[in-house]
Amino acid sequence: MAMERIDTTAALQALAHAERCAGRRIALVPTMGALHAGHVSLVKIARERADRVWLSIFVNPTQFDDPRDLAAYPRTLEADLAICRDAGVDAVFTPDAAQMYPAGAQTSVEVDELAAPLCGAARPGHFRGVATVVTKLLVAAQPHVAVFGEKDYQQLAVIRRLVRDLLLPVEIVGAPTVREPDGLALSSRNSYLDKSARASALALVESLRAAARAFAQGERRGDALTAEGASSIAAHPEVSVDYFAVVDAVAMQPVVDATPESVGIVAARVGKTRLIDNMVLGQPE
Ligand code: PAJ
Repeated sequence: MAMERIDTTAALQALAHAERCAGRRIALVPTMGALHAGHVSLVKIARERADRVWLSIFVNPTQFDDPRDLAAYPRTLEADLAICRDAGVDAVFTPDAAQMYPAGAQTSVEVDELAAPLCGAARPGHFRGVATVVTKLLVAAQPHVAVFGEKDYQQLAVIRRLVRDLLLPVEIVGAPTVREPDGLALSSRNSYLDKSARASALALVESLRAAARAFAQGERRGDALTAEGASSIAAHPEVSVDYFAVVDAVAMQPVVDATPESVGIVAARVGKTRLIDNMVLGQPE
């Protein structure tokens, strides 16, 4: 069956209705395009859980706190469509901004405490943009299940929360982070890195490994684990740290006493490129 390309919310909702009436389960994988093996891994997980796999590609303007970042974001639609075809995606949703934000739109979704620290503090308005567009995508596609990466750990926590709080009838599935052989987490933003920045970017995963190693050696104090990670990344003066923290997996608040479920989480700039990564302390990589 040929892959469908849909670019209006009305057409997507009509298709969702038809699939549901036929008794088929729909899985949605929301993305901003510039697809890589991390996105493809979400498609595979979606495939195991549904009869139809839909992937959305929308570079959502409201989640960019910096207009230059939005303008520079990689847009590789033809390559993305080929990747989707190869991965067995049934339909790709490619709306424009007017579809997702009808003229004069003034409604948004805001998650409070969970969206406040870490990336919420570093990027004002970012999670309001994410929460709003994900809610709209879920309403438009009406999936039974939606798959998101643990790579964006706080984003996943925010999405789980809004789905519960707004009573949305969808199951949220988290997927493990896909990494390069040397540990660098795959990211659409890695395409900005030249050779030397690519080498510097390893400082993020190394800081997480340092905290996980200290945890494995018996350290449980949150501040000591945080100091391990922070000093590891501080050894790279070319990397400018936004935050390094050890937080609990649900509330995203710093932990006093770490458990195997606690998460090391880091954001840093390598040159102009902002990268994020995280690691569950009890399950390094
Ligand atoms: P984007 O950055 O394109 O990521 C789309 C999905 O792919 C997210 O769920 C993200 O966590 C996941 N992902 C990214 N890198 C990954 C990796 N290395 N391994 C596994 N999964 C990975 O996240 C967004 O887009 C947007 O904020 C979005 C949710 C689509 C809302 O606009």
